[in-house]
Amino acid sequence: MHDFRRQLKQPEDTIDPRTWAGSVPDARGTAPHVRVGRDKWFNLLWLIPLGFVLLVAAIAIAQGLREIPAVQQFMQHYPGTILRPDAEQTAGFPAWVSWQHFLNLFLMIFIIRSGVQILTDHPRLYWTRHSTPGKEWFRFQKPVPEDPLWTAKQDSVNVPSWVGLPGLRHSIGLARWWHLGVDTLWLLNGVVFVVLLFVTGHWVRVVPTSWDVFPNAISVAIQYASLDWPLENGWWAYNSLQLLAYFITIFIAAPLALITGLGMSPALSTRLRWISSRFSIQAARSLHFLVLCWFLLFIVVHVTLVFTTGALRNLNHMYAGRNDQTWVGFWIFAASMVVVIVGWVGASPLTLRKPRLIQRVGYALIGPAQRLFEHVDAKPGQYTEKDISPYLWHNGKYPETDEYRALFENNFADYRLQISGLVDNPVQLSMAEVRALPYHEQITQHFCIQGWSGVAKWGGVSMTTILELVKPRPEAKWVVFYSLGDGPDGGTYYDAHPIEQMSYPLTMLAYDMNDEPLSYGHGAPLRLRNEVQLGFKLVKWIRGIEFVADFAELGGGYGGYNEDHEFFGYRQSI
Ligand SMILES: Nc1nc2c(c(=O)[nH]1)N[C@H]1C(S)=C(S)[C@@H](COP(=O)(O)O)O[C@H]1N2
Ligand SMILES: [Mo]
Repeated sequence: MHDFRRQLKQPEDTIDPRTWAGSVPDARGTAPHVRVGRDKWFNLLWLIPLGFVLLVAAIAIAQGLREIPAVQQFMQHYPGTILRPDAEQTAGFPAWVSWQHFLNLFLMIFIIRSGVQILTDHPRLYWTRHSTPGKEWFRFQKPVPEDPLWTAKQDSVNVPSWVGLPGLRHSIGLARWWHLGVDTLWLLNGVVFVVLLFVTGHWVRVVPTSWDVFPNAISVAIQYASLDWPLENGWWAYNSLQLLAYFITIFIAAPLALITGLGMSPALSTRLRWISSRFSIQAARSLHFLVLCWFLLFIVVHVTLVFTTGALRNLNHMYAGRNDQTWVGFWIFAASMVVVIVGWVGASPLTLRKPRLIQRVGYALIGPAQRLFEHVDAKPGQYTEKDISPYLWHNGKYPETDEYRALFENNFADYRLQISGLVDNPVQLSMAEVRALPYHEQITQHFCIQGWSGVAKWGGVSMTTILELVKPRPEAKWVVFYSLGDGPDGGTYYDAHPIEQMSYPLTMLAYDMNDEPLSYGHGAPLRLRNEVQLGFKLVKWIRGIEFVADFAELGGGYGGYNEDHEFFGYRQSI
């Protein structure tokens, strides 16, 4: 019997950027481009001069408008701010608003930076689940090269470490702990905020209660654009444009960030296929990015206006709960900015020095949700022939050993699938024997952690057939799949799955893909499909399967190759 465990490589607990992820060299993306028509690409950097021209034009137009008597009348009728008769009762800023405003801002730094890092791991956005090269609507990477074995990992880029978190190429595992972990805190803060808004009656300050908000907002827009700015009385009420911006941010953008985020989960998309077939993971990813754009726009405009419309008074409102021109609010703000800067500067170095800590804390925060969504019913996740993607990205490190080459060249005649561990009937099966088992077929969607997706038809053996054959003992809790190929840092690629998921109807060993024998690139002779998990857990080029009680003894003990070496999580339903 082959001892799989001996060929696993012990991982490191710190990160050396030079040897990270199989020593991938750093790579920068291109300027962001948006596709117009079939294959023309517009460089978004042109928006900078274009925006400047539009701004100057808007100022001229607004100033012209204000000369017109009808417009003057309109603006007199709609001065910009709707002062409610009961405004006195909800005037001012209670301490909880100040605290939640600060927490929100502080947490968003990490969410945005790690989100950008995640985006760089697949620097392309699509509207359909097929992720076909050339069909993306947005990219900051060159066109996909002709190389038929080009991988998504080769396609990844990076951003500087003060922008991205942690700022290493293909550091998505760690970026996701930051992103999803801090998300849970941000959502908690948001829920408390919304509850308090409604309990205290302060909601009327950020929710429009009259249609007059729209003409007033137009009036405010003209006032801003004409550089003759509206009177500020934010202590009692926001102007209508501000009101709309806050309303959209709190009640539309924030929930949309959550919904579109969950829209990228393999487990939820599989379970809720009636939604995800219309609103695909790529639509979710694209919208998630547009929500980011909204937040960035909001932050820039908000901060600019805070500082240009009576900075001291504005800072006193939010940071000191007072409505005067003293410096108190400014100093509290300055102190809070020290915390922000320390957090900003420290986050990436901390992550490189203590990646296991980030992995552990991240899992403590998001793990309960990961675990919850693993138990979903995978059955609805099937597609039809017409949904099959014309192109399925390749990923991972290809097996390059002489052993593999010999097996491949001999059409796997000498291949044996070894199934061992805590089973009553360990077996070694030739491919002929595997093919003689009852045939199982499914058309399902693949979700790579990097963000691309695609649908393929998989043919092979259901894992339930394998379970019936080998008879796992009751102590067996995890099923470990070992590859013929190594991972990028050396040592066998492997991954552990909860045994419960092996009897899901869409868990199988595939030897056919789209009615043809599995290709070299996609995992010949055998690969795993488990449709409630992300792609990296679906081991290709399978050599053997071991049933174990616990994976702590295997390799680094984190449940798989990427878990050991790239700090991924072993539960990946989101
Ligand atoms: N042995 C092995 N299996 C692997 C990988 C790998 O590097 N080695 N990469 C994984 C990743 S990250 C993904 S997304 C899928 C990609 O499968 P595909 O190339 O068939 O699309 O394979 C997974 N299985
Ligand atoms: Mo992946």
